[in-house]
Amino acid sequence: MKRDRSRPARMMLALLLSGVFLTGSPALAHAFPERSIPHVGARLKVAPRLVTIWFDAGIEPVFSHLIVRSRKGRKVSIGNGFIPKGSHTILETRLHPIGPGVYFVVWSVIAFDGHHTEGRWYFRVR
Ligand SMILES: [Cu+2]
Repeated sequence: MKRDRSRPARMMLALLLSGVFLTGSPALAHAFPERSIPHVGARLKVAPRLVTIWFDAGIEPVFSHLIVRSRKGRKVSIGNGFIPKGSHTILETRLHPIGPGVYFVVWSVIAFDGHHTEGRWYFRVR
């Protein structure tokens, strides 16, 4: 695997922005987000119809959730998120059509090692 020098800094920023909480003892195989579309804090001209998060470790389908809410708490995502067939590290959700505003992406996953991580971040539609 190629080493990217800026990766630790980016990961730390992502963790701070996502408000990741850990339960249990620290272990290397916890699943953390590596990137997402939209990205954390994105300002978008066009409303997305899909939110995708890539994790750095395998996640359990039954216990992994991804929900998007408006600032007022209205759920704008369809279902509770899904892991695309053939993937173990991608969590996705489709969105209802949304207008301008701030939207919160709330995720919670159980990694293959049984450890739980969760976080929350936002994007903005202009
Ligand atoms: Cu772990």
